[in-house]
Amino acid sequence: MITGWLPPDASSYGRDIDSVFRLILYVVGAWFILAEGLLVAFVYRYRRRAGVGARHITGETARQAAWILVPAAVVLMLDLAIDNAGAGAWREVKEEMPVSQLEVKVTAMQFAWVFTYPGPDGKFGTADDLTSAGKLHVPMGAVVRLDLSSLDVIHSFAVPNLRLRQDVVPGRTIPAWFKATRPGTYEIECTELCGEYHYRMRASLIVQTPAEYQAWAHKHWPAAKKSAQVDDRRLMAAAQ
Ligand SMILES: [Cu+2]
Repeated sequence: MITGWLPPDASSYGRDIDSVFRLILYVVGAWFILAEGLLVAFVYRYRRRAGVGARHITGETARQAAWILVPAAVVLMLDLAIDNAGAGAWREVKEEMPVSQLEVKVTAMQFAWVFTYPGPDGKFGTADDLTSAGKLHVPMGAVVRLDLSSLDVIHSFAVPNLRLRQDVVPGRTIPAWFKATRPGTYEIECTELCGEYHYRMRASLIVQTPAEYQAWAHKHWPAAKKSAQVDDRRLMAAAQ
């Protein structure tokens, strides 16, 4: 049911993130209904009535303390169960980075996202690097590695359709990765309040088929078609 409320999933690990999301929603939702239901029931049952005085309960007996301790223990156990269930997704997204077919440097600044591609030579800091603000083109099916850094304050790189979010911290370069599974244009946003024009810090992720991506790359890097063609085969293979 909740799946319909979320933006369409366009990444290889989106399903795993969604299952953790659903688990948390159902566990927390059930407790919410139980706790609020009990609150309403008790408010009604122990409402003010003529001739019935209030009682002062100190919570010192074991029976009284159990009202606090037992739910606290159950909540803690559920919390640990959620941690355990989500550990695989965490490992997949944040710890085990697969070999990438494309590397892009992402620079956050007030108030824009700037993407730097290594160009056909695959190396950063050379003349064929391509820098673009606001648009990140990637081929579908390829593992894309992002190296995130910030020029000023803390930002957060978020692509809801990929179920990817990573804080971007000045002074550090933080890696992230994704493999897009559906072509389309998706919103990239900053999810860390980073200044007065934070809301303008949007960009687009453009997921293209490998052929479309290559056409785009060739258009922007006409000088080095040859090495880009080697990449074609690698990307095509990765997309299968
Ligand atoms: Cu920001």
